[in-house]
Amino acid sequence: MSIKIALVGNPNCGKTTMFNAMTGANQYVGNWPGVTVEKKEGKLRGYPDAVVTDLPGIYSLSPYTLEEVVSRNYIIDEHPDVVVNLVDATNLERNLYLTTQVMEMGIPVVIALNMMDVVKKNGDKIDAVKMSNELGCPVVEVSALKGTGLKELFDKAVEVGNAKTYSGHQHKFAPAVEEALVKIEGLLEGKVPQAQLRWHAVKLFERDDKVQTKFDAATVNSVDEITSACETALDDDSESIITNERYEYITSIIGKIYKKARQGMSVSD
Ligand code: BGO
Repeated sequence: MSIKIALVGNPNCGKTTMFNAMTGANQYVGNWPGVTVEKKEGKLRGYPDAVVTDLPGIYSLSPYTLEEVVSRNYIIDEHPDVVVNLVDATNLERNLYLTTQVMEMGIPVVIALNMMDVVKKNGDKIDAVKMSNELGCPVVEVSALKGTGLKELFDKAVEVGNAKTYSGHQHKFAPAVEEALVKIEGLLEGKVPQAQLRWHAVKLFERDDKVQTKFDAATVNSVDEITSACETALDDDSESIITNERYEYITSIIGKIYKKARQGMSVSD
């Protein structure tokens, strides 16, 4: 049975290098339907039944850029069997901002921690096992440039893609936000696939106008009332609430998994 793998990551995280390593000469280039954004696909090396789709490099899954909309629509509408999220390990904070969003989409995720050659050269340390436990998905250390960790990544992506099990997102927002999201999820029950409830609830809470068009006016109005009450309680707008909470969560994860090499020594050392 064939499996669909989506490759997702920030601009400049090494995605082109990784896509080439994954597919070799076995690539087809086209455009995403209706837009002039390049679409690349190819068969995964060693796995002729696995097709890798390279999604545009993005920082977020907001409705504000064509690349972000193309990427999120592909994941929500085409539901690949697994998302390989390529993360630049030298720039964890910015890269994990996208990861926290992808984790909510109801698709199994495998994180490929790229540029590990640079991290190691700098003497820094990332605890990939702890990172995997914190995020609730496999984390594979790789260097797309040097070709290390690739076999393990491909095997893991195929294993997770074949398993077709989604263990659910891990991250919980602050209690007031969770309360609002659970209420919104309740309103969406039966209107979107169960695994996608969370993502749609967060997007509607953020007043994402493209996602709002998928629902009837009564639902959008009810969501708006729930969102407004939460905004009043937390004295901030809903989009900022979500963004700030994501960064707090990311900071807490990085604090647990990342050890920077000591920079210089003091006289007392
Ligand atoms: C240049 N390790 C290291 N050290 N570098 C990597 C790795 C890795 O694991 N993976 C990718 N790179 P893209 P996007 C470059 O092009 O694949 C490097 O945007 C240079 N070019 O080689 O293009 C990769 O598709 C001159 O670097 O990323 C590339 O996501 C000097 O990261 C860059 C230095 O990779 C971006 C680097 C003329």
